[in-house]
Amino acid sequence: MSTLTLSNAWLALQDHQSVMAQQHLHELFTRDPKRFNKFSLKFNDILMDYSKHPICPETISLLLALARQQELEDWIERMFRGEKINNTENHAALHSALRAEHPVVLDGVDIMPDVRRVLTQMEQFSTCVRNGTLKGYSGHPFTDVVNIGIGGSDLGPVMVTEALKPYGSNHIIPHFVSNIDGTHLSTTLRRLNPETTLFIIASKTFSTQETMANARAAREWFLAHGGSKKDISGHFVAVSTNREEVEKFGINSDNMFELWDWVGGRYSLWSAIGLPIALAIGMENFYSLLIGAREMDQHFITTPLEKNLPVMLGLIGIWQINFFGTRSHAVLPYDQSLQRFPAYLQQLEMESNGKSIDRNGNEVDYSTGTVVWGESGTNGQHAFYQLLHQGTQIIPADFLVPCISHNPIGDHHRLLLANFFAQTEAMMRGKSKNEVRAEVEVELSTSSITEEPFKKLLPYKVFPGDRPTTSILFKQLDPKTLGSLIALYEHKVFVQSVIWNVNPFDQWGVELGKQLAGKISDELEQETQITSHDSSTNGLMNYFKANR
Ligand code: G6Q
Repeated sequence: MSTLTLSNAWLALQDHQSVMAQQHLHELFTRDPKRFNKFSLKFNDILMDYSKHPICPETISLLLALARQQELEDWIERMFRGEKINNTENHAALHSALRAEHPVVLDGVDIMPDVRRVLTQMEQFSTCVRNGTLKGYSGHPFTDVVNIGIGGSDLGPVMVTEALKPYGSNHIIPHFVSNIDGTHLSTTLRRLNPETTLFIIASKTFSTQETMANARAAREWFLAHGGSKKDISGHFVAVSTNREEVEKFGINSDNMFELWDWVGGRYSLWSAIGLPIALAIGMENFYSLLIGAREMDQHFITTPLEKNLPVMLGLIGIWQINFFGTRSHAVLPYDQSLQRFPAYLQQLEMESNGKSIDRNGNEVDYSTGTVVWGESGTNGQHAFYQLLHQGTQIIPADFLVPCISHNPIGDHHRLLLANFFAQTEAMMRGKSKNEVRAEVEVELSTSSITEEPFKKLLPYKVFPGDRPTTSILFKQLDPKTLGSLIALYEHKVFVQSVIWNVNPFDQWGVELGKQLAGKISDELEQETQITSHDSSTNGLMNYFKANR
């Protein structure tokens, strides 16, 4: 057994779970009309309600005791002051410096002048592209920006540009190519004119297989469609730490936006990796995004644990995963603009905390990261909510909801919000047998139909309820609020990593597949039969060879 699962705080929570598990959420609400006030928090325009979870004041005290036992406050300080808490890669995790205002010292040097230098470079570049002073090789202003990157060099910018479309200009259209599947690049380029297309090659290492293959193919397309070699430098820019490889590719240093090894890929949208965001929505809006995140950083550092949004969001997750045994977590934005938010969070949460070896090198004997998935409302309602309401698994869900829509047509937003309120209420309350029966009796008394068919359907119409949800409402999805929301989840992930004693900033689990793919790619070049793998892999590869 690990020290964590043997600790007093853990054991006390286990005992307490057996008490809380006996009580239906609806009962908790009936007994205490003040639950909402007790279990909701506000930060600027954001309201977080976690009262629809099986908690009481004692649960919160016990979860806070666990957080203190795991020295959460100390870890928060260590992260912000630039300690090398990414211990397996010997790096600091200083994404907060990308949105900071004050000096941040790393290895005795203030890194903020570098951060500001790159922000200024982004500002000058994006302003010139957006106002048309920087032009393509034929003298026309740029109309399209293609970001070529994958994982952390893709998901954040994709999500943010989609979320902040109302702030975008309609003369610069962002496109994203990530997959090594040629379809992604081909279908994107098919619609574009090389004379007015700008490419960003976004790769921290500038060696990622997918990105480099797509970057080379994009360069060939550019040359084959009218661009000349000397025009490459005006149409291709890079975001990277690897100056040498960037120059080898044909991009000159002036067109490189620097990154640093203290920024993790999935935490990098605040850096020059955010260049497509700045190009799409302008630097003023990009700065607002940073301000929103900075304000959440300040809140995270200075607010007592029990009033701290990322801390409470993280601890509620721990309560569900480790004590109620949930295995999956739904993210349900009732905002079409946030449709890519679940995919973004999937990487943030699953790559950060999908770990089974703790910081001391020991295998854990408790659950860590959970499966994160989701879809924007109300589409999800007509697809998978059946399982959320009446399935055999309990799946906690986060609802993210704006009070004001950017597209207020008809009564759409009222209907959307009505659905959100209804879903979280239904998941909490459910509908008992007696309630179904009472409804049936009313129907029977006002019609001539017989009772028999109703009786048969009765069990299907019962909803167990007691399904936990967290609701995060905000005034409107503007750049600042989005910045705060993203930072909220970044810090929630950190809180959970501290409780689980895992390093959320490495990702060794993505290496094995990459390593094997390298060898297999060579084998696929040959026409010979494959016999060097297990029978399944051999069989699959040989089928492919016979049918390609
Ligand atoms: C994120 C990961 C990973 C990374 C990609 C792209 O935290 O490190 O998703 O962002 O593998 O890496 P490059 O930016 O180096 O191409």
